[in-house]
Amino acid sequence: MQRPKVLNAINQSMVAEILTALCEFDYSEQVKVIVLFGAGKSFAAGADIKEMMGENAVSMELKNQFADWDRIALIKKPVIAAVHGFVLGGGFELALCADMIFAAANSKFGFPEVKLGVMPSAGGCVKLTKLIGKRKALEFLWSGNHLEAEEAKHWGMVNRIVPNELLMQETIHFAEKLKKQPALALRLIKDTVRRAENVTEYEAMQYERKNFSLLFASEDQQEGMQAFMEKRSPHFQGK
Ligand code: CO8
Repeated sequence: MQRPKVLNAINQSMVAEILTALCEFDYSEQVKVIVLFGAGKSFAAGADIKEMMGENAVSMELKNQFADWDRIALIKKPVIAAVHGFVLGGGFELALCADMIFAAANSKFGFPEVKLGVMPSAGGCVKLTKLIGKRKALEFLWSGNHLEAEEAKHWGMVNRIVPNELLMQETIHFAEKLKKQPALALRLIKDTVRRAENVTEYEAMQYERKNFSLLFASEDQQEGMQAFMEKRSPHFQGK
């Protein structure tokens, strides 16, 4: 994101641009892993309040802006959010759309919408409740307080905390490791984990088995097992 003067406040055209870029990366054979990052001092301080002030219930309904957010959730490649500084409101929701969150030690997380007389709307209440439970979610959402990176890690909101100056380096280092993994397996693991969040355990397990079987149609499965037998490193092609 590239609006550092307003701490990458997210306006509607930005959401559309982010979605276009994500879809392009998702289809590109050159791209294996996607990293979301905010230029300047912060990841993103939420939706653009100036823009939102001009909205009313009807205009919001007609714009159907959350359809873009639904589409973001369908990206199949691994997405990592590398966050720093303020990660607030819609910015936090965008980070929560990612599969993993790497946070600089100076990150501050929060849903300050309540202080504006509104509430999160791109999945914040729902995802937070699933993540940390009803009581803690309400405390956090009602207060609108910021959480320091350590506390966010304690509550399972982020994967790891890294020194500020190493944020990109550490994230890219991890992404490089993912790049070497078999892409189809990564994809179907993501697909299964996402499914497991939203359906019954039984249904999720049936789905898991189907995806497992499906991987036996891939060249990477043959290569992975062959390499094991030959006691060498596998060379995965993503096919
Ligand atoms: N929207 C618009 N402008 C912003 C935003 C924002 N969310 N956040 C910061 N800015 C602007 C400021 O207005 C300021 O601009 P200017 O220099 O022209 O006055 C500039 O960025 C720098 O900000 P500050 O001077 O305020 O910097 P501080 O370091 O003093 O404070 C804070 C940083 C604490 C982050 C403060 O800026 C702040 O509280 N920002 C608002 C945070 C907030 O309320 N976020 C939630 C917004 S609502 C939301 O996200 C709903 C999500 C809906 C779904 C998503 C749809 C896209």
